[in-house]
Amino acid sequence: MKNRYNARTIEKKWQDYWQKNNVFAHDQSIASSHKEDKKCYVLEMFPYPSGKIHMGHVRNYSIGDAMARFKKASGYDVLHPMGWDAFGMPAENAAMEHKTHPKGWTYKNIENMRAQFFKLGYAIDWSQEFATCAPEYYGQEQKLFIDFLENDLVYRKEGWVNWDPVDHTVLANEQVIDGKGWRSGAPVEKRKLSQWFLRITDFAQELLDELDNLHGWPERVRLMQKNWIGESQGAHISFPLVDQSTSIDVFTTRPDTLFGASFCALSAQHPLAEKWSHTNSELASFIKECQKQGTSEVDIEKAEKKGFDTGYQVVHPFDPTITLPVYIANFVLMEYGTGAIFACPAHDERDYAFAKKYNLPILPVVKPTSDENTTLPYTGDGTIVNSDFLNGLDITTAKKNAIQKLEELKTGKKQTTFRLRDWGVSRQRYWGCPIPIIHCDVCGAVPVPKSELPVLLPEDVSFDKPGNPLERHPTWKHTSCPKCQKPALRETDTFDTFFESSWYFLRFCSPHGEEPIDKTAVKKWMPVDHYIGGIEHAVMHLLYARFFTRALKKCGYVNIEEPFLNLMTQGMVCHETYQDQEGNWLYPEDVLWESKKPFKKGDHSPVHVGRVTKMSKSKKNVVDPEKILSAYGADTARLFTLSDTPVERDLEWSDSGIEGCWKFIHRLWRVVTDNLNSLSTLEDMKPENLSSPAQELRKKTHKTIQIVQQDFHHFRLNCAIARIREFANFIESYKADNKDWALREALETLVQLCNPITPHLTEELWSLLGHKKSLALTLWPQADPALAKDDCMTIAIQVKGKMRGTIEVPVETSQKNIEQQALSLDSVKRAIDQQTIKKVIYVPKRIINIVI
Ligand code: ANZ
Ligand code: ZN
Repeated sequence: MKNRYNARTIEKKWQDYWQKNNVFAHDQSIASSHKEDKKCYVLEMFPYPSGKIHMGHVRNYSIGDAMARFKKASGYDVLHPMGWDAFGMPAENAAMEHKTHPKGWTYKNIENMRAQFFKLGYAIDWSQEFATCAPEYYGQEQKLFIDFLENDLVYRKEGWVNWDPVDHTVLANEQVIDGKGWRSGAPVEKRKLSQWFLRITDFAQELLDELDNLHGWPERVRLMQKNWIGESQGAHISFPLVDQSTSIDVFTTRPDTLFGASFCALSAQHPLAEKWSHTNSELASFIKECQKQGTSEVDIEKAEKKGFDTGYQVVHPFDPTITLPVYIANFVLMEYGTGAIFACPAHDERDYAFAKKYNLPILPVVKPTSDENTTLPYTGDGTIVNSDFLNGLDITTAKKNAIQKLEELKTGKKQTTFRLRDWGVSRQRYWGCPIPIIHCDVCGAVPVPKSELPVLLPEDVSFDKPGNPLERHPTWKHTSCPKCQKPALRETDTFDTFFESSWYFLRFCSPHGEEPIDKTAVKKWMPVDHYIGGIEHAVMHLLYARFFTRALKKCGYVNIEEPFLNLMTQGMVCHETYQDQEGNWLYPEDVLWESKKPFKKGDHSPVHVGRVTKMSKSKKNVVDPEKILSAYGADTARLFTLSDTPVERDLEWSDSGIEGCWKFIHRLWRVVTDNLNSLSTLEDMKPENLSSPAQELRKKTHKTIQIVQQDFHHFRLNCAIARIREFANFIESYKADNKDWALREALETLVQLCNPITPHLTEELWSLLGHKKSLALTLWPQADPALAKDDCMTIAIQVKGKMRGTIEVPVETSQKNIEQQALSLDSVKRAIDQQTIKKVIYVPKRIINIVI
């Protein structure tokens, strides 16, 4: 057993070497012909320091690392940084549960996870690392907020907010999922609060339009963002209230149906509803009831339609003789459009259900194009009827004409509305970036002068009660007004933690810079060339980051709009689930397999094997990376998470898979070390004459370089690994000569091509092959086009679509020649028998099909 690969010692050796020699500092360009513009910024979405890494992290960072190493080896100056998205609720929850401090908890987790990442051998320049909870980071963020204020990108507004009664904080609309808090899962309530809002809606149109140009993004993500921004074209219409000086403004996408209007409806949070409730206790209690209902569109869709007749009437914009009743209705959202609608029950599902329930008129104004569909509500295409000057028009023209008339009458205008809301960023939490504002009775909300930043989080806080510890702190909030010096109160809210992740990729360009963002550094590195992360960030994080880049452009920090050139959304790591007789979940290591049957360790009771789902602690179907690292080493873990499955698909964890990768690592070790004595030396020149097997080996080598290069380039890491395995097989079946030059070339290539995936093993082999310079600092081999060229092709021969054999021919062979060769095959002759050939179809370089 002398020639065994010892992952434990060798991996440690190279990790220390890389670290000590600063191998991954980004200004260490390795190509002598290095060009200024050959930069590559590879970034994985930075982790939340939850305590320890999980397999999802291993996959995510192994994908990015393979790309970063590949690009570095291809002569690029690579920026591949790492940091920590370190603010957030879990730290506060831990503080409440375990009587620790969020800061201590967070930094301990960071230490732990950094050590784990280190053991995975990632090509990271650790001197560039930062945590967003450090004053050096959040202090810079406070500066940005003040820039936002100066550039009219932020405002303060009292409004209805989503309130999480468990986390005791406000949630953005994006953080309310099916009416529940995204973290706590508690049903969200409505509250009125003053909050800071970022003007993301100013950029709604641009954020939408530019999606079409994000060619490096998955279609799915672009579509999700498009739906999220939710553009609707229509009209804004004013309905004057009878005997009142005000009117009700509505947004509609169907001004063509105005003559079918039978009532107007306001949201329960509409200012008029609130105003009227002061003098109407029945209305007040109806509003209260509505506030308990979920806020998401799904909840509203599901909830029974309920309304309250206010007794008020509005005048129809086209015909002053028509008046419509005004209802408060639970299906009208305050957050969308104007918070009020006109309803046309004949052509809208919700309006129809409502009209049926409250016995309101249902007047059809669209005649269906075909007679088949006459049931109401009818939402399809057709011709306008019962509608005065719109009669006989198609819907599109009617919309246009109705808007024109509204504009003439000055009662309405064309309008585009977006579902996207301005982003409320105030949170009533401790473990976040303090909002740098001082509230003065005289001067109002005054920004903390930049020279006095950062506003530091106080550390002496208690978590014994729910709510915001900053609010309860005895002294922290008491300060003086920067303008008039009178006593004033500090803002005790902190930013939504999505604030930090909206600009960290810019900070990575100059992590220790004095200004939040260094323009020169950003100009060199941005945009991120490859951004890698989970699909769960398709909407919020990625949209906020796109918005921030635009906002920061307005502030003069950057001159790009789009931060991420290419986006890779990797699939999840999944595992079978196991349950015992009582239905308790079991960890994979608690399951014993005997003759392919699963039993529970301990009492040996049968185990039920369930679906393959995303690894999650709640179902216990997790494999701890730490265990894999100590049993097999980092290279095996990395290889496994990249093998077999395309990076964007879900990966199923299997013990046999990891075993297979471990074996392959050992095979690579042997194929190089067993041959060390048969190789030419590093200095030997290529011999004049190579044997024909040596020439074949060279061809295989160069073809592999070419294909693997393409695979890496397109993130087809599983394909690259398959080719590398095939290449290794080929080398194994090759008979080495004395002082074999071609074999040295092949083995060196093999080692180099594996390097982005299994970097420790390959560094060791590289040095055993006699190299003094680290492989991480060595350029990739170049494919010789003459050798990489395919000189033969394999043509499949079919008779009536059925495979009858194959032929190998030189690539330049003509179709006629191929046909002749095909027809002379015995198997083909037999299949044709005596029948006449109707035609021959040739798919160039692949198939010839003889039709009889
Ligand atoms: C009259 C009408 C007639 C409508 C008709 C539809 C069909 P999208 O496409 O999602 O933009 N609406 C407007 N604001 C609303 C709010 N705050 N809460 C609930 N519903 C609201 O939908 C726009 C349509 O949704 C608008 O067009 C309005 O109803 C309703 F035959 O106006 B419509
Ligand atoms: Zn003042």
